[in-house]
Amino acid sequence: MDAGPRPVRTTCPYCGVGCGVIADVAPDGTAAVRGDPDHPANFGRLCSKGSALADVLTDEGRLLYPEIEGKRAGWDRALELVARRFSETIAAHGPDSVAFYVSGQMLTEDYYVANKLMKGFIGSANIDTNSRLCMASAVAGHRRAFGADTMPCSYEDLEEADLVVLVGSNLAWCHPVLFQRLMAAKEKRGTTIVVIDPRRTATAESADLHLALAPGSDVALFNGLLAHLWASGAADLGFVSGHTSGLDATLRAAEAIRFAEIAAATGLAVPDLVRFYVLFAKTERVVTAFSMGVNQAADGTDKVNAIINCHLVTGRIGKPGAGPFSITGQPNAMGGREVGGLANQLAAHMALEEPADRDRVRRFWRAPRIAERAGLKAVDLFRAVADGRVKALWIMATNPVDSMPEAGLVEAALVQCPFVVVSDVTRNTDTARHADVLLPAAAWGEKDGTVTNSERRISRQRAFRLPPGEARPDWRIVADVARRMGHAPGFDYDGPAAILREHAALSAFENDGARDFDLSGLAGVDDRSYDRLAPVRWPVRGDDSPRLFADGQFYTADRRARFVPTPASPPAVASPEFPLVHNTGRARDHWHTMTRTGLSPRLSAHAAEPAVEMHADDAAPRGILPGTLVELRSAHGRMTGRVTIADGQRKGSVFVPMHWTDQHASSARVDALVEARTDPVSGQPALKSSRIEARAFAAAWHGFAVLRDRPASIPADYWALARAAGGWRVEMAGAAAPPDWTEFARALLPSPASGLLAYHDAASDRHRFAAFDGDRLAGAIFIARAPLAVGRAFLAGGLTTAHQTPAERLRLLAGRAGPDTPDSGAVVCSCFAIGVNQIAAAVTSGGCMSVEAVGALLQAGTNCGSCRPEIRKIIGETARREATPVRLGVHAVGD
Ligand SMILES: Nc1nc2c(c(=O)[nH]1)N[C@H]1C(S)=C(S)[C@@H](COP(=O)(O)OP(=O)(O)OC[C@H]3O[C@@H](n4cnc5c(=O)[nH]c(N)nc54)[C@H](O)[C@@H]3O)O[C@H]1N2
Ligand SMILES: Nc1nc2c(c(=O)[nH]1)N[C@H]1C(S)=C(S)[C@@H](COP(=O)(O)OP(=O)(O)OC[C@H]3O[C@@H](n4cnc5c(=O)[nH]c(N)nc54)[C@H](O)[C@@H]3O)O[C@H]1N2
Ligand code: SF4
Ligand SMILES: [Mo]
Repeated sequence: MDAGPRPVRTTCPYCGVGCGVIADVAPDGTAAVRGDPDHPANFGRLCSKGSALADVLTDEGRLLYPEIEGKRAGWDRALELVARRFSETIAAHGPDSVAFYVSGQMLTEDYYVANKLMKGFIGSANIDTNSRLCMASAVAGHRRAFGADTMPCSYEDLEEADLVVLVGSNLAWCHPVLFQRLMAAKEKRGTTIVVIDPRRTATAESADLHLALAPGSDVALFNGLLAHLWASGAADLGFVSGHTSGLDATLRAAEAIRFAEIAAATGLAVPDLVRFYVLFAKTERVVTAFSMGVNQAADGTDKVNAIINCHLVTGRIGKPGAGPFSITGQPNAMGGREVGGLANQLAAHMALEEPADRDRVRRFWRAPRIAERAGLKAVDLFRAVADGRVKALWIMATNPVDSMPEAGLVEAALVQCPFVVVSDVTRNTDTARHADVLLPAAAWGEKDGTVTNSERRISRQRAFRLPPGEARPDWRIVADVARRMGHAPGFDYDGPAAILREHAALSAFENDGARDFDLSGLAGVDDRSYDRLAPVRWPVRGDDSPRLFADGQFYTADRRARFVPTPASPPAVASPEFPLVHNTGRARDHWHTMTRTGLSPRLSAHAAEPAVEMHADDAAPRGILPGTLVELRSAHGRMTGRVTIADGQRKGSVFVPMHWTDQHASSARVDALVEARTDPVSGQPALKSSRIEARAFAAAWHGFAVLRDRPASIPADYWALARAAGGWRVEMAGAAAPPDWTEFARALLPSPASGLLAYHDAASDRHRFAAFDGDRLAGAIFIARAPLAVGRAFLAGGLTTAHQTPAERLRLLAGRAGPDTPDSGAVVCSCFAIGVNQIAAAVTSGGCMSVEAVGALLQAGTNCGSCRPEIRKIIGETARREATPVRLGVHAVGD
């Protein structure tokens, strides 16, 4: 028998690129992970997060058993209780008194069952999803323009375009493999890339033109473009007259703002504006890809339509290398839209507001009832929980106490809600702590199902390890509750294949071509072919999988696309109390609330602390120095993080990643500050434009520690914890020094067998402690008045090496490697753990002046490639610094 690894093909559970992954499962059950060379999304490539997937295949931190009020319970009791409390609440207060809040990280099969239970059997549409925070404006924009939520592009279109416009998308960090495909295409065909983002991101660093527009001025920019396209004769008059309606009114709205006003509104230099408009006008093959900088805005839907208008007027849609491309964030954001997981959608792209659609779905489901009107959208849903209208809430695969705006109110709503159920894979999350019932879900690698990526490609996720404890797949948990609520016939599935068959059959049911979403070709898949299902793009109609909109036919009643007038909203008025714009988003190596990436030492090394990126001109007048701590405050809440002075940060804006929670930091929940202002059409909250003020955190002391064991609590006003190999690294600071540093150290360090090594310098108030267990480091703590300049990578490495001699232990207490081995600095390349200082040294002493040369010397950037834009930036900055004695830029990654 061959005892070698068993390869299992599956799909990455992180971003919407939907890369194919092969898990090589060893006979002992452990798995290694590599890119699937045959998957059409990635052809073998993986980014830093995908490459580190094996790190998160751990039972650490998992929710293993159902719990009721914090105590372990059997599945039967837990499911019985959930079914009974939901049924009783519905009986007493009606179907709208209960709600589900679900997620684009559920598999299509999980999602389908949850939506069916709520809309068809409970009879309410009170099911909304975290996609409301993510894709809702794109959905609304598509429906206004096309009559359906149709995203017409594919990844090949990005490769076949001559101009790619990236609007509000940090593709290099958020969809890294797609970004690499784009960069490879640029090498080949010389694609011009324009990035429209207030920040100079890693993506913008690689662009031909970066338009650092004023936050929120996208509609003005694209209205101006529409007017220019019309005036310059770039319009496709045949397409406009044959396949669209509404151009006149839309043009009038667009032309209402003059060129000089556009320059003023966007803050862009006139030559840059002209260059963009002319480029767009003259290039036939244009893809405009957009993401959260567009969707997460109070005028997000208008932004989407302003972009689509420019593609409609030029007829650049439904053709190779052309179209508006909404890039989805979550692995199954698209699948969630297909099953109708949003509170204002029905299943299979049918419309909740259409009586015929409602009747059709009800008949197909043989449902006792069907939701008659749209349910509560996320922000309103939590408001209804807060004011008692919703009395029983089931949260699945999302962490709203961290990711919803006005997160403090969301948390308060959960505290007072009579019945909260949370299905999660992680035991300790900021949301789980408020659950009455916790249900352990099977995680990635433990369950079977499908996901749909940004280009509408359906791929299988396959199980290759057993769920730990008593965890079960989400679809099964929901179906079990549905059966106990008296709906056995509708939820009698024997596995995910049966659910997909039903989903596919519903998409085909009475579908005479009037509906875009059509999986009729999958309605007959048997269990075997489901197991083998190869990635496929929808529509799947047997042999015929046409390019959508190629025939100029849309899904409106008259089959014409609609131009939508998008009057530019007036610029936000600066408030004297909160003068700064709070831009929020993502870091390269973390995923959302870090429940999984936070388990990986190498992913945690890229950004080990909540960072606050500011422009020097905003920091200096506030007395905020580089590398110190800063407190941010809005009308809704506060947070504290480490400041990075970044020259790519727009003056007047502060950027904060969304990842840190109460599990990893003292006070860094970014959404505690974000206001719950929503787009009136889509209900999507404006998560990137709250108003805040910043001030220096007055720290009397700063500390850094590496610890083998996670401390139960950290006695510091500020702290941030990150995983390191063999333990944890901790940043700390306090407003006042504790009375006794040795006591402080003892509280953090495990009690070591061999006592505590200590060093005190009373004059400069520096204190250092190290504890060893034999030759193993149990922990080391460094305290100083100023932010610490110790070698963090060296110290973290100390947790996994032996320290046999007294000299070796003392060197550790010195906080630095010897002069012969300089500290590598903050990790840039997480695959090979190469730090910023090593790359800079490769430039200064190694003469490496290209990403390739750095790769040849250090390997950095040669595996997943996610760090290549940063390496390019470090080369540029180091070379400039070498050329002039003045320090020109401070690198964005703090160490
Ligand atoms: N590493 C990593 N990758 C991820 C995720 C993750 O957590 N980590 N999450 C996934 C998910 S769910 C999503 S939705 C995607 C998000 O992917 P992206 O949308 O690319 O990421 P964000 O960082 O949220 O925001 C994108 C950019 O919008 C810009 N922006 C802010 N305001 C404006 C504005 O008014 N106009 C314009 N034009 N731009 C603006 C911000 O400066 C930011 O650089 O990423 C996915 N991929
Ligand atoms: N300020 C600000 N806020 C934002 C954003 C922003 O850009 N700025 N972005 C928004 C966007 S686009 C998004 S998508 C959201 C994301 O925000 P969330 O959805 O809240 O973030 P995640 O950390 O992905 O939460 C997923 C949860 O599901 C659990 N989980 C993982 N796999 C499974 C599974 O198979 N089953 C079950 N039941 N649970 C599972 C994880 O442990 C985790 O607790 O945040 C939004 N919030
Ligand atoms: S780009 Fe990275 S995170 Fe996204 S699916 Fe591919 S490997 Fe996963
Ligand atoms: Mo998202």
